[in-house]
Formats: sequence, C-alpha cells, structure tokens
Amino acid sequence: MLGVPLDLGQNRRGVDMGPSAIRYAGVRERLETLGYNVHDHGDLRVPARYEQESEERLKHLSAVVETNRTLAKKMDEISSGDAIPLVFGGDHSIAIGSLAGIARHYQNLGVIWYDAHGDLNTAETSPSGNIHGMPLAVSLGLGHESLTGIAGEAPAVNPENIVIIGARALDDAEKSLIQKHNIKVFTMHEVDRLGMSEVINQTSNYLSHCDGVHVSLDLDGLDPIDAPGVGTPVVGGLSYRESHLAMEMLEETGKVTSCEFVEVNPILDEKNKTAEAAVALIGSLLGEKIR
Ligand code: 4U7
Ligand code: MN
Ligand code: MN
Ligand code: MN
Repeated sequence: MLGVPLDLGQNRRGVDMGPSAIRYAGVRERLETLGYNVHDHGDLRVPARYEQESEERLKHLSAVVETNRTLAKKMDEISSGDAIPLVFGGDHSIAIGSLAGIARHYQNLGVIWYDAHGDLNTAETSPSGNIHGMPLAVSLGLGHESLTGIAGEAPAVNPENIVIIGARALDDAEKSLIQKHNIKVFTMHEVDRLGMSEVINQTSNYLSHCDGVHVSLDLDGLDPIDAPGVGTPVVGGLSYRESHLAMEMLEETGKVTSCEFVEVNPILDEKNKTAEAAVALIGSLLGEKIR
C-alpha cells in the first residue's frame, strides 16, 4: 500500500486526506483477514499548496510533475517483486505516476478506468486547467511534455488496452479523442442496457491479450448517494452494489495486477462513507467473498 496525498490536480481542499481516511476505514485489517502479507509504504511526500503556482494553463504543474516522478520511481520498485501495488489518492492526477512506473513491467498493460469522467483532457482542451482531468490522456502520450515524459520514451498505455466504465460527464474534446483512438467505453447508457455482469465479461474479453491489468478507480464513478465524499460528483452513477459485483468479477478473472483508489475527500464526506466504500471495493477486488 502506498498513499499519495496530492490535492494539487484539482481545486477542492481535503482530497489530500484520502489516504488517512482509507487507512482509518480499516484497509489493512481487511487485507490481512484475506491472508495477505501487507506492507504499508506510508505516504509519499507532497509539496504544499501555497508554494505552487500555475504554468501554461496547467494548475500547479511543477508540483504535480515532481510528485508523479517520485511516484513513478516508487511504483517501478514496488512492481518488480510479486506484490500487488495498491495506491490511495489523492486526486486522480496521481495515475500519471503510478501508470508510468507500473507499465515498465508489462508488454501490454491493460487499464480499467472506473470513473464518471474520461480524464482525457490536455492543456489545450481542458475547461478547468485541473490536471486530475488529464491523466488518461497523459498516459496515452497526449499533453504537456513534462507530464508525458514521466513515462519515458513510450506512452504508458496503448489506446486499445483501455476500458472506461461509468462515464457520464465527457467533454466534447474527450468525445472526439475517444472516437479518434477508438477507445472502449461503457458509459452509464451501456451499463444500464447490458448490466454490469455483461460489462465486466466484455471488458475481460477485450483485455484478454494484456499481460497485466491496472484498475484505476475514481470514487466519483459511483453515484454520489453511495460516494458523497468526492470533489466532482455527477448524478446518475454506478451503485455500490454494481461496483461490488464489478470488483468481484474482476477478481475472478485473475488478471488484476495493480490498482488505485482516488479522489476520496473526507471533508466532503458523510461519516467516512466514501472511504468505507473504497475499502469494501478493495476487499472485493482482492478476493473477499460474501460466503
Ligand atoms: B476526475 C473536467 F471539465 N472534465 O477536465 C475537467 F468537467 O479525476 C472534470 O475524473 C475532470 O475527477 C474530473 O476539469 C477529473 C470538467
Ligand atoms: Mn471522475
Ligand atoms: Mn478521474
Ligand atoms: Mn473527481
């Protein structure tokens, strides 16, 4: 486990407390009960907000770059053994570093992006300038070179190895990019029509050629009723039950090699409900069964 208390990829204060809230909700005990030998790497050091400024329409660019460079190195180390890296955010911009570090260990890393958003903006297309709306684009090699360069020469992921689940708030430029790169997306429309069980079956088939799969779960993929403690809530989301099923079915594929749970904001939460949901989903993704 590694916490990344970064909140500079977006505007709302409090997401830096995500790792504490997830630990407080009992993640370690949960995993130990499952028989895991848990190693907690603690929290990465993150620059303070007041020291940072915006550059080139990218808010807090240098601090986000610095944090993700350190994170990529750390994830590279953690991924070299037989461990299952589990990262706690922090805002979603940390996926830039985690994917950069993990991807070095795979030929064809699959990525499941569980999120209300596409996170496919660049400095040019972003309506907000917030880097947490850009990590998937960056991981594809699109965006400011100080961000795309974190993965090294080649991008961390190929467009054909990505599956987005739960999308319901895509910006126009993100829609064009999805079309251009033919990225697989199960929006809420498809989830409603097919049901989560079929969505995960298709996801698993779609990524069957991958030699590893990283699950990047933004808690705002869930409906705000089940996960109110997020900075950018969007109504009409995935339920706790659907998400639970998704995690259980992904575990059954035996293909998940790493994961991250991001955007938990305890300041906006109701009695740690969102962190508790995250921990329950982590449990399911890592093998917890109802019976
Ligand atoms: B999150 C947004 F404009 N698309 O780019 C943007 F709607 O990591 C939101 O998924 C991004 O929470 C949300 O700022 C990023 C906006
Ligand atoms: Mn989101
Ligand atoms: Mn996101
Ligand atoms: Mn969010």
